[in-house]
Amino acid sequence: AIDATIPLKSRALWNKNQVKKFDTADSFQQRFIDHVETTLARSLYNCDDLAAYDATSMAIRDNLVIDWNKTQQKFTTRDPKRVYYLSLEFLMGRALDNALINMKTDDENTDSREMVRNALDDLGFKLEDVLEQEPDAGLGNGGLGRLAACFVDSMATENIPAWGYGIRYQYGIFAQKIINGYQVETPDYWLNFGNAWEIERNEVQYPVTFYGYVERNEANESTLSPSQWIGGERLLAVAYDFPVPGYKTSNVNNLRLWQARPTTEFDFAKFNNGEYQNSVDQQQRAESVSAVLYPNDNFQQGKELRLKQQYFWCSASLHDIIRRFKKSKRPWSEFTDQVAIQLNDTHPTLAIVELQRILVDLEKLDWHEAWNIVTNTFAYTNHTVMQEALEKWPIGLFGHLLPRHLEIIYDINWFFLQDVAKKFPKDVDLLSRVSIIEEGGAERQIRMAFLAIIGSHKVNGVAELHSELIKTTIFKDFVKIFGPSKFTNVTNGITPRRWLKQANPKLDELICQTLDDPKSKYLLNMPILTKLAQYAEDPQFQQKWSDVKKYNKIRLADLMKSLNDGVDVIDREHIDDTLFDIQVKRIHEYKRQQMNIFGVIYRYLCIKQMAKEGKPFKEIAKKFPRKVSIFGGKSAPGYYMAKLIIKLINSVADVVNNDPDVGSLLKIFFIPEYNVSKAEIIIPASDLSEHISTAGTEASGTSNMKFVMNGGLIIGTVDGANVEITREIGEDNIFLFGNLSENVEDLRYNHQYNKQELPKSLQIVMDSLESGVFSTDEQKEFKPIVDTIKHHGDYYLVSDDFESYIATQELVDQVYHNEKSEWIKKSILSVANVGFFSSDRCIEEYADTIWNVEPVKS
Ligand code: T68
Repeated sequence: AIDATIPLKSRALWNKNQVKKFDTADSFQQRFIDHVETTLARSLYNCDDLAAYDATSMAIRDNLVIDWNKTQQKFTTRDPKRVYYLSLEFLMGRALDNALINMKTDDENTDSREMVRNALDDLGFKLEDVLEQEPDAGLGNGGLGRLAACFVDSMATENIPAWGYGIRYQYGIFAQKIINGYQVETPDYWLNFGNAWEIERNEVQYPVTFYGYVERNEANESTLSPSQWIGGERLLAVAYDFPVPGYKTSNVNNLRLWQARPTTEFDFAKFNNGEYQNSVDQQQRAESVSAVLYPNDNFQQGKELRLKQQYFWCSASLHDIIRRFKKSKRPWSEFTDQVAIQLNDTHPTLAIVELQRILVDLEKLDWHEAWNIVTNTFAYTNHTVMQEALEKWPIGLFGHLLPRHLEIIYDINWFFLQDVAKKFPKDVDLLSRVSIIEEGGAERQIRMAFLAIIGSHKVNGVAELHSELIKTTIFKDFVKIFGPSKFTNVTNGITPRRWLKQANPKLDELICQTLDDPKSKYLLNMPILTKLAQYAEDPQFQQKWSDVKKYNKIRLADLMKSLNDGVDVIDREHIDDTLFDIQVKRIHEYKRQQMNIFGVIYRYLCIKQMAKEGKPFKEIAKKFPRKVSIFGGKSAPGYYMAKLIIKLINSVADVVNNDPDVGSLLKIFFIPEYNVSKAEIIIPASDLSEHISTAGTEASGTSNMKFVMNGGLIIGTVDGANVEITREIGEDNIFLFGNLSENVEDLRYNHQYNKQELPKSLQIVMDSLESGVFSTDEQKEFKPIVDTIKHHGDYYLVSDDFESYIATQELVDQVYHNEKSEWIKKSILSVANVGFFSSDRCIEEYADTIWNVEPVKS
């Protein structure tokens, strides 16, 4: 990077010509037209919505960059302790609307969004149409990536000197098409029309090395670092910066994403051998390192390219962090006073090894001194207890790509096991249980979670139940070794700026009106929403509340219609008393979308039975009132069962939606391409949402919080953050069911039911699947789903939870249709008590208990 300060005599000129933020409609319009005519080289004769989007974004970005520069200069001057949030995924969604909400103008009284809306109107554009032009930044899979996005929003809002570090994937999470009921993946080339929100920093580049060998300095054993890594392949990491504006603050933080590029070095040996083409090809391959996001959620694949991505990103980020640290000329002993690094899952665990390597091999620190710095710098967040999701790397693959890092891991392990042996001389199995190296399989493997624990000073889970579970199951031995205080809980949160104000403007309006808070200041202090509780039974307020819900349901109905070739799925006349029952999240057997669709099938079969018995419509409708069952979510491309569940949902929809016996009593809709911007439409429209994972499998869940924040009720298991949601909003306001996590292990060996006698309700569902009610061409199409339950041990306990699920759904129908005012009261009380789940609270906990950093106010 560059250090080229302007000489004193020229500074007055610079200050005189300082760029100014726009803060009126007029000055925005000038910026807008400037960008249309110069940056885009267009004019009033060829400015379409896309150009208007680009020009608006660049005008807003100009404002953000001015504050961003000030923020970074302030941090450089004050040199506070900084936080670095390392995440392989940042599921940001769209930036423009969020920037309009968060951006601060000099005049406290301007609402930037309204100002820009009016300004665009004058220019001949509609804000809503302009916003629709933006592609989602889909650089993540699901909860983990979206959590990182909410965190950077809260860190900026809380004035915490924090940077996010990730990868600028050229292809984000694939786009999902549904063709004949099946998921088909297409590439998400999200940068196709450029990206107004990023700043390419060609001046910030670091070389990153792979392969090669380790040279041992045998002759001089006395040197502190007898080893040196001689790399093979080299490529460059180039920085792209994304400004992250805080809400009602001029603080703008930075999200730095790395892109891989070939070096300008050239392999002359190859050239001379006449292998010019070969040599260029090899360089081209450098770019593949940051090309694509791996599309698995809660599953580890073990591909070499994935490990390359991890090292590429960790190495570049660390060198960047160290360069910044070195600017202050402090001794290494002060590193941990200046730097906190949070590891979002084990994906960045190599950063631990890389820092140790830099300190020992390059900076020549003593091993133990270095290790002390390392362990006090890092903290690790675990997001799952599921075995198939825990990262392990085979020694062979790892040592080939990163030979020196493998040696360092062996050394870390050696020192660690020595300590353990000293402390627990009698526990003979302990060493092999906690060793970073797992033995016994076909090949030895590196257990990244163990390395992350050993290399960190704090380890946290993401909800209370989950944090307890990691202490008693997968990391039990480490609690014994390090003591319980190393393990802690920070319950997840979500940003209310995006998930309330942006997604649900009508609810925001009603809240502002009710709390007499015209500028939505409550978004910085969500616990204040408890003031809404006093209106929970007020009929007038209830009416306003349900008007908001109705508006949002119509908005979703419009979206579904447009995704359904213009055909309405929903009976608009009865939209008020049609229960919108929604499950949107990644498709996974542990999340049990299969149980949801079984419940829908059961309802359908019951309706059919009543119709067959000649029961009048009114009686059927009384037992099974109007409901639309909405699904959405992507399956990992290689996850056969998840894909089959998607197909089943669509096949059931086909049959049920076209059955005249059913009419509008029951509809099923699978929304293709579930992503952040669709979530913003879907979530505010829910009456009920499903969070029905097998107890003990969903670490936290965050969409549960989003639904509650938008006045939706939950049907859920006692799992993840559902536990704290129940505590906060009250058990009368949530529909819980199912077995508890402490019984799951036993039930797996010893189910309540066996394959001969499933619960009757589930049995008739299985029968309908086996007899081909939903599979016209291929009778056996859904056999694998039936078999999982009947013959393969029903690992996720669908049979054990099914009856209580159905019974609870009946209770839901009861309350929704016969006690409407009770329902609305529950909805109001949910929002009133959702304050705890703001990611601002969550970030404050990280700052106080893990990072030891303070906000820097201007
Ligand atoms: C999710 N994890 C948890 N993983 O499943 C969810 N995994 O309970 C929790 O609320 C959320 O994290 C935030 O804490 C994931 O989303 C992944 O996406 C993932 C990606 C790559 C590899 C493994």
